[in-house]
Amino acid sequence: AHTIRLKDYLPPAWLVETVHLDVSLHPSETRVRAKLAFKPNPESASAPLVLDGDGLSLMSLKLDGAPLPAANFVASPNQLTIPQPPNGPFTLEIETLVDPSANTQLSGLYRSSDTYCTQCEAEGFRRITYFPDRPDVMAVYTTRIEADRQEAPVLLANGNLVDSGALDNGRHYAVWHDPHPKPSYLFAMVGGDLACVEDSFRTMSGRDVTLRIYVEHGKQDRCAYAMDSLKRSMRWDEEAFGREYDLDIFMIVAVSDFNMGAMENKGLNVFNDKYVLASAETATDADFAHIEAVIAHEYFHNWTGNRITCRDWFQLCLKEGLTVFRDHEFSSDMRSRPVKRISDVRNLRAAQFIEDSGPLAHPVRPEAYKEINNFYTTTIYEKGAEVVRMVHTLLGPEKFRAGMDLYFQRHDGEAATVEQFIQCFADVTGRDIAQFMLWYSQAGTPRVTVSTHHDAAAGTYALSLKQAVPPTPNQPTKSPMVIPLVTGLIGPDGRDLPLVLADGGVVRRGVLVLHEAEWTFTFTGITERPVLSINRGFSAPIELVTDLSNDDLAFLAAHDSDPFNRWQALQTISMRLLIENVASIRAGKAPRSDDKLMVALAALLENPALEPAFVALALVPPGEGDIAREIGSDIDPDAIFQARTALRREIGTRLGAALSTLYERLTVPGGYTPDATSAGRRALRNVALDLMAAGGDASAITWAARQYDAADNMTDRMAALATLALHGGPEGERALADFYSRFEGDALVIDKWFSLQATIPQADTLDKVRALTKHAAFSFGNPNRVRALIGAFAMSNVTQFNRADGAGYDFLAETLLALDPKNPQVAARMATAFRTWRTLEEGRRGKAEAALKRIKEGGELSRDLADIVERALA
Ligand code: BAL
Ligand code: ZN
Repeated sequence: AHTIRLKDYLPPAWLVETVHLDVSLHPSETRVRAKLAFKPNPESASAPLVLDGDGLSLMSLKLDGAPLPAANFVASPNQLTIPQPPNGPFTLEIETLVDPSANTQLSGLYRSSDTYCTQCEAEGFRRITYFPDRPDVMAVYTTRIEADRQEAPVLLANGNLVDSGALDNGRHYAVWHDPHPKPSYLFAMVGGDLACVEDSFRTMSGRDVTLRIYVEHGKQDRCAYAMDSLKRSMRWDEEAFGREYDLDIFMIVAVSDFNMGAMENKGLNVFNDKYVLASAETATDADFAHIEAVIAHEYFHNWTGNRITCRDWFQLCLKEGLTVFRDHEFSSDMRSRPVKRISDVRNLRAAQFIEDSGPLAHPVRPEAYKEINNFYTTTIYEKGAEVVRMVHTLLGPEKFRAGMDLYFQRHDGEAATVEQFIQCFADVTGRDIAQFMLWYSQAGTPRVTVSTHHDAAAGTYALSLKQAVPPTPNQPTKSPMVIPLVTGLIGPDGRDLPLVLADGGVVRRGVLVLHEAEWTFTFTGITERPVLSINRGFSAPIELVTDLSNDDLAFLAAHDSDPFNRWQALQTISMRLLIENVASIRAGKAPRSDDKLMVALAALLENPALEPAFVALALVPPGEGDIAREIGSDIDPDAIFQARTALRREIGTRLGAALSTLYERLTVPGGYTPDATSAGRRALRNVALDLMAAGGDASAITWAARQYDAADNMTDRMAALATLALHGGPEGERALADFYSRFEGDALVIDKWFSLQATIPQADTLDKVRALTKHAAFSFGNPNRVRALIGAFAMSNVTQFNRADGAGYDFLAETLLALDPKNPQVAARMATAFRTWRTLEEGRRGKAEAALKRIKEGGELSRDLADIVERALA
C-alpha cells in the first residue's frame, strides 16, 4: 500500500463552501444526493478536481445544474476526477447509492440493530459520497434525511433542526443545518426508532441548550449518569477553559455496534452504548468513571477538535492528546486527583510504554502512515496528553491558561498544526520551543538515570541526571529532550527542604528542567542527608532509574508529600523483588519474600489518613506486562506470573488479619452511589478480599460467595465473581453460571462474563474461549463482543495468549484472518497483541513469528491488518 508522508502535505486545490446532502434512507439502497459548492483555493495552483470515494456507486453527476458528459470525468468506486474543472466557483451534484446493511466495517453509513448511523472519522465520509475527504476542507453542512416513518421516526444530523414534515407513502423528512464550518470527518446522521431522554443546560452567557440522549427503547433509565456527566462537563469547560457551547442542541446517540468508544461529530455525538448506559445493577464503578470520562472527552472536542480541527491526520494528537489531557483534568477535579493520576500512569505504562518499546512505536506526531485508522493509538492519545501536561508543568497554570486562550482566539475556525498550538505557549512566555518539539517527533520512552551525592561538610546535595532515548523504528539515534522533573528533597523529619541551587538558579514550583544529555543540579544548605523524591506526579513520561535504596523507598512510601511518589515507591520496591524472583524461578529456585515491603504495606492498611482508593492501588503489585517491559528481553511469561502470584500470596497471608478487618469495616452504608469516595471503599474492600483469597484463606471464598449473592451493585458482584472464578473452584463455576442466567440478554453485562473467562490464567482457558466463540451471545459482527472475548484473551491473559506451545498465537491468527474481511479496523487493533513478540524467550518468539507470517500470507489482507502485521515483523 501507498505511504502518506507529512513532508508531502499540500493545501487542497479546491475548497468546499457548502454541502447540501439529501439522504433517502433504505436498508440496502440508500440514495445520497450531495450538492457541493466548490471554489478554487487562492493559496494553491489550479489543478484537476480529485474527490475521494470508497466502494461507491455513482448514479448521476451534474456540474452547475447540467449533466456532465461522460468524457468530462472519470469515476471509479474509489475516486471521482474532473480533469478540467471550471476556472472559478462551481457546484457539483453527485448522486450515489450505498448499502448500509452490507456495511460490516462500521465506517461510513451502516446499521446497528436496525438504527442507521454514521462513523466518518477518519475516512468514512468517502463511503457516503465523493468528497475531498481531508480535515483541512471545512464546509457548512445542511442535511436533509428522509425515511420510512415507522422504521425511522427519529432523524438526526449535525447542527440545529430547521425543518421537518410528512411525505407520501409513509415517509417523512427532517432538515438539519450546522452553521459551523467543519471537516467531513465530523459529519453525522442517524435514523431509527429510538427513545430519548431530555434535559437542558444554561450556558455561562445565559443561553439554554437542549440536551438529548437517544437510546434503544427501554434503556432510558440507564442514561442518568451520562446526562449528569454531560452537564458537569459543560460547566467545567466554561470554568476551567472559558469555553461555552455554541449550538441550541447537543445530542448523544448510543449504538451497540461501534468500532471506537465514541465520536465527537458536531452537535451529534455517536457513542458506543458501553459508554452511555449504566445502572447500579449493570455497571461497575470503573464503568461509571469511564462513562464520565468519555462523555467529557467527546464534549470537550467541541472546542479542541471541532472549532479548531487538524490540518491533516499527522496532527491527530493536536485534538486527541489535548482532549485527553482535558478529560484527565476534568476527572481529577470530579474525583481524587492523586488516585486519577496513579490510574492514568498505570494505564500509560501498561499500554503506551509497551507500544513505545516495540515494533509499533511511533512519534506522537507520526511522519508517515499507510492506514490512518491504525494511528488512533495510545501514543497519540495518552502520550499526546502527557506532552500537553508537560507544557502545563513547565509553564504553570496561569501561563498555560493564557496559552490556551491565545490558541482558541488565534485559531478558532481553522485546521491547525501542532507547531501552531505550541507556538501559542511560546508567545505567552517568550520561550523557545524548538527542543520541546522533540516530544512530538522522537518516539521512544526516555530513560533518565539519577545518581546523588550528599556532602554533609559542605552542606551540598548533588543530583546528577543522564538521559537517553532508545532507538525506535526508523529512528536509530535521538537528541536530548526537555524533561520537567518535579522534585523534592525530604528531610529526616519527613518535610520538604527548600530547594536552593548552588549556582543561584531558582526552582519554580519544584520543577527541575533537564535539557542536556547529562546535568548535575547542586543544592546548598542541605546539612543532613535528604531522601530524593523525583518525577513527582509523574511530571515526565519517562523510565526512571535511581540509586535510592529500598530503605529510602520505604521512607518515601511513608512520608512523601507527593501521593504519586508514595505509590511509586512501593511499586519500585515490588518491582525489584519481582525481577529478582523471576530470575530465581527460571533458575529453579524459590522466590524470596521481602519483610520491609510487607511492613510498608501493613502501614498503609493502618493509616486512616489515606484514601481507601489510594490504598487499593498501592496493594496491587506491578502488572505482568510492566514486569516484562522492565526485564526487556528473553521473557518467560510463566515465570513472571509465578513471581507475581507468589507476591500476592505473600501479601494475602502476611497481612491476612488486617485485610479481613478492613473487609469487615469498609462496608458502604446506604444504597449504591457511584461517587468516587464510595467507589474507593468498594475498591479497597474488594482488593482485600481478592488478596485474602490469593493467600489461600478459605473463609475468603465463603465471603466472596456471600458477597456475590448479596450484592446490590455490579461492582461488588463482579469483584466477588472474579475472586471466585480465580480461586474458588466449584464455587467459581456455580457463580459464573448464575451470572449468565441473571444477565442473559443484557449484552454489555455478558461482555463482562466473556472477559472474565478469557482472562483466567489457566491451561484450559484457550479451549473455553474457543467454545465461547460459538456461544449464542457471541458474535464476530459486534466489536464489543470481539473485544470482550478475543481482545481480553489476547491483550490481558499474558500466560495463556503466550502459551509455550504457541496455541494462543495460532488461535489469534485464525481469528484475525476470519475477522479481517468483515471488520478490518477491529482485526488490526486485535493484531497489536503481537507487539511484544520480539521480547519473548526463543521458543515463544519463533511461534509468534510463525503465526504473524501465517497471517501475512493468509490471503488478501485489508490495508489495516497488513500494515500492523508488516510493521510487527519488520
Ligand atoms: N475522534 C475519535 C474518538 C475520540 O477520540 O473521541
Ligand atoms: Zn478524542
